Amino acid sequence: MTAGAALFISDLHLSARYPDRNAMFFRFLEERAGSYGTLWILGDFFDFWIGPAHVRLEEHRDVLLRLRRLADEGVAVKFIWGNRDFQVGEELARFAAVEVLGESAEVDFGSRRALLIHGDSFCTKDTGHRVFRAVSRNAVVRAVYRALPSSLSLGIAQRLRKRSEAGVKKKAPERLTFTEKEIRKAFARGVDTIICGHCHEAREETFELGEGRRGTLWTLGAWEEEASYLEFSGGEFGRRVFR
Ligand SMILES: [Mn+2]
Repeated sequence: MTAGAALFISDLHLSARYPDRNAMFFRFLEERAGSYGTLWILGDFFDFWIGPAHVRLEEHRDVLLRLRRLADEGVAVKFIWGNRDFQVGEELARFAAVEVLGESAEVDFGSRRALLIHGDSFCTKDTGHRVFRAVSRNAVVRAVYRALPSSLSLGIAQRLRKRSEAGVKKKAPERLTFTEKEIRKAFARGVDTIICGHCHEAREETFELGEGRRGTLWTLGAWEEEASYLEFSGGEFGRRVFR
């Protein structure tokens, strides 16, 4: 798959709790996204997503309608799971014309081959999350959870979020620190660029991969203090802030 100009965002944590962030995102779509071929959403876009039933709740209805409108305008919207919205499935394709790609994707951007991934799998020091990840991504557990009535899955999701928020306060550094070994393993898949979120900090890091090969890791910021994003245009990646 060869892509043209593209935008990358992650960790917006959209929720009924932060109406300002929704407004910012809608303005971003109107003023920025229209001239790009693809909008890549690299996870934790929703603060949480309970599964197919979430499209029937009021909470994200406006967001889904706006995403569909963007698709109608000719911008492809592609979605990689985060640790909070890995229950996103085909319902997003049906209601919002979003292509859901699951855990990760490898895509060519100009001369670069990029791995697009949320990034929580790089935090192997967070043992609690590793266990949760292994259990919750299990296909059987996933299918059972997705089949629950929405009142039940909503309750479970809210409890998990509370626990996760308490966890963040207690152990922020380990939770968001990437293990270098995991990053190098990802480069070894044959990519020279990794784009991910999860760490909530926008930065660019270079890795010497041996035999003259160099890899670039772009991490995306969360939309907490500012609406940061990455863009690919004119053959180059660059960090940007939307105001
Ligand atoms: Mn995350």
